[in-house]
Amino acid sequence: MSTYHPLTEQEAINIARNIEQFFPADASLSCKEIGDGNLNLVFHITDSVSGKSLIMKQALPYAKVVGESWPLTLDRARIESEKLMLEGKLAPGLVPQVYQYDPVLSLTVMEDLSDHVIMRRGLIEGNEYPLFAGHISTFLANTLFFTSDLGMNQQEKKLQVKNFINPELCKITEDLIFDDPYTVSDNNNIEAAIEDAAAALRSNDALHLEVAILREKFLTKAEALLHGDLHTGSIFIKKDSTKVIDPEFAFYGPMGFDIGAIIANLLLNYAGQAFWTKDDADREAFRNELLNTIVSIWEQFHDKFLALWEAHGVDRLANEAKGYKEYYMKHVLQDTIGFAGAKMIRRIVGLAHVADIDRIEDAAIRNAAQRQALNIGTELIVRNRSIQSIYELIDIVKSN
Ligand code: SR1
Ligand code: MG
Repeated sequence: MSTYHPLTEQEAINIARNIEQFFPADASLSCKEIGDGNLNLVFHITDSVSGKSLIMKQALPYAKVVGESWPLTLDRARIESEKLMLEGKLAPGLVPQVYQYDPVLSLTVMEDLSDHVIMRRGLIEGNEYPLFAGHISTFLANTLFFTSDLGMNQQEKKLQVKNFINPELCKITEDLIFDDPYTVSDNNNIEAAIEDAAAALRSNDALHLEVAILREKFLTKAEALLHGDLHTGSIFIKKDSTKVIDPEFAFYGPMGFDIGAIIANLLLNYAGQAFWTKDDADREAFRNELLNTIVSIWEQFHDKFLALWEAHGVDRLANEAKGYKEYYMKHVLQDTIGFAGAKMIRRIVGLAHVADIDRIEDAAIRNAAQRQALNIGTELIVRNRSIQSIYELIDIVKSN
């Protein structure tokens, strides 16, 4: 039996050859390591004879983005494969199919989605995805409702909380999102030209209070099984298909953290789109489409979640108490807004940035986009607990 070690491309081919009934006996396999994320190896294996292909994702025992000095549990590969398989049942067609999981090698073998593109790249190139709001709202409503105390056996849910305990990956989020941006930290990555804006984050008492409250929710509110890192780099997309990937940060947390992650990353693209070479009318049309998508995601999520609650709610009092559903949905909205703000700010001053903004070559234009993202993020956080409607988010975006 082999022990854990990072695979070579040849070893990945040998494993692929032995996957039952996938490649034909006369397959001529080739392999390329294509991982461009922060944490893992990703092997793309293709058969030039049948045209069939698959992906193998292997966790490394450290954070690739930093190096071996930042050790990281391999258990995240188990969490990712189990979460992907659960998502496949709860939101069919919206995640890649898992063919096999090897716990020794921390290796997940799954469907190749090379006919899709990473959504962040698609948005940067100016593509529109009119079906996305419908797809992602279904993914969110189904995965969040059916893993919550509203939609599953509440004793079974406690066992799932235990199964998906993910302390090391949560610690990354606690540090990078809910601490570092608001203090002086070696983890931060701040352009000198916006140091004044970063300093303002460190001295804003009202902001710190709200971030502390959001952090507390992240630490304690085991509301539903989250994806945990639902940015546009965790989504493969094409016009008629959306596939959510990479749930290695999965854990039981507040629903708004997943919904807010999607919204934050659409808004980061919005800030980055401000400075295209496109003409003004095209640029504004694209930006308005991003805002319409955000409204549509929230409204469709809201309606789908309530429909699931109506049809499948398991908690008698939660089902029947007058005003409880309205109370619940309002708090999910407010959490969504607050977490969206926190996720925007971390991508400007924190460790890991986003290409939507960093790819802007002109420094003055890039810095203006960074400032806009920080301003929107700050206002979303400071106002989150008083928000009553998704349209208030739109007003905040347009006034910055
Ligand atoms: C050290 S990992 C940096 C970031 O990459 C992942 O995608 C998460 O967003 C994490 O915060
Ligand atoms: Mg990832």
